[in-house]
Amino acid sequence: MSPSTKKRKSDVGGDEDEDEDVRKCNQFFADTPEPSNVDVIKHSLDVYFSTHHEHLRNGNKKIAFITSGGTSAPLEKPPMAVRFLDNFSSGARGAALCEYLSKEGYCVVSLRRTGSKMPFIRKCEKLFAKTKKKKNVHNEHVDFLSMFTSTTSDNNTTEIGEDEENEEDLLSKLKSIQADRHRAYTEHGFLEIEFTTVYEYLHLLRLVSEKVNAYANDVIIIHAAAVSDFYIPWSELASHKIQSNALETSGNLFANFSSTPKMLKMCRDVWSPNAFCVSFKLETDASIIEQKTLSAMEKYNMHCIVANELDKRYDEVTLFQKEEHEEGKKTGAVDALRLLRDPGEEDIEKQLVDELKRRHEAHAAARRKLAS
Ligand code: PAZ
Repeated sequence: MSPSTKKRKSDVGGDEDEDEDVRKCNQFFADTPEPSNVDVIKHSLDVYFSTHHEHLRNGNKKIAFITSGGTSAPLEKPPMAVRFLDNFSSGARGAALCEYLSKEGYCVVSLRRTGSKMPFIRKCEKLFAKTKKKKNVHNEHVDFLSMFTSTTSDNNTTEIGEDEENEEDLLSKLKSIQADRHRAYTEHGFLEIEFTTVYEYLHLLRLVSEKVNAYANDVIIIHAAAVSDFYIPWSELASHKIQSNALETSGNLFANFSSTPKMLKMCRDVWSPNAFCVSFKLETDASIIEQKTLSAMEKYNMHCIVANELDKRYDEVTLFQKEEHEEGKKTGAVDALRLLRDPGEEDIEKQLVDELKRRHEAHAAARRKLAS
């Protein structure tokens, strides 16, 4: 039994449902292999924390761990899988949060779906498309950034829009994106880790959550990834491509999906109990969003949940958080704050980061007061 498993058992006790959730989470990790590149990722994390842990420990630096993109739940066993149940998420929200938190001086660890929007690069896709429209525009910034844009998922759908900008403006914007990106990696500490499947995602979520908890005092974890609610347990996956002529029921495919173990509560209570934990709630039906968010708040014990509707997600979000007394005790009331994108702003994530940063600071100050 790993140390974290022991801790999990004793820390998340209480009612039977919770025990059952913990059992399912433990079962998942016992039954599911780690990502094939986990040693490389562990090494990157060790190097990252040996570089930054002093500042993170003595309070000079805060760290943000941000997940983004959708998980993929295969029907066949990776790496031989050819069919998948995918959760929608372009990764744009998470990428923007990484950028703004890095600009605020946070060390950032990004856990991102391979092929989804990349921090900094997301902004230059449109600009880059414009430079391609202009003949003979070639310089080091275009060439450097274009290496990344070719790997993002929806390049083809990037709207180019009116070609109002002149060549110099475009190049200077690209140059400034590249400078921001460089600063994030070299000055602030920026680490990118990628996942594709829900198996990889959950293993890496636990790994990074435990690491940030071990090495840093002021941690914010933002769960912006869209994680599949259903998956096929590893041991039940078909070993080879499912053959249509082998299906018993006249060619119809019936896949037996299980509920994905609920890991948010493990992350909050066990892996990273000191962190300020934020998750997102996505719905397409506006009439159920508040009730679903409040119920998630009870279930997962998040500090803050950001609710968003799919089609309005870049213009409007609502932050739900339990009110607290001065001494840190919850009053039971839930406070809701609606943020609307400022029409003059490119995106809503800057406003969101300002608000989350303020709340994280208040949380960290309350923890320090309690400890003193
Ligand atoms: O990745 P994106 O920018 O296309 O969309 C962001 C989002 C809607 C995936 C995110 O804001 C979110 O709600 N994530 C949690 C999804 C969920 O409830 O499963």
